[in-house]
Amino acid sequence: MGNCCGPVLTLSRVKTVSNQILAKYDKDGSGALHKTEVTAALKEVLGGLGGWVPTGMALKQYDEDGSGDLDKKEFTKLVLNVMKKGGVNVEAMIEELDAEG
Ligand SMILES: [Ca+2]
Repeated sequence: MGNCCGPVLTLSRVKTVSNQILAKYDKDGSGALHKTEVTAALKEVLGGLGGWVPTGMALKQYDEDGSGDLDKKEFTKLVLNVMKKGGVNVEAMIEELDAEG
């Protein structure tokens, strides 16, 4: 095994992963995930947790600027909240993300 997954979970680590997932599912290269793209991405994010989030609800909840899609920051917040449901303490990281503006 390599050194990919160290013990310290930081916001930048989460952002790296969420940006990778976003880029993978951003089929039209817009830099944000539309509803159908969010559906596919969420399946990957939630795969390990065996959970399911209705995509329409997730979009509504995390689309903070009402653009109809999730940009990097919005998607990162979604990922953080998925982790939170999985039992990870993400409060500090969410505050850090919000502070970035
Ligand atoms: Ca948006």
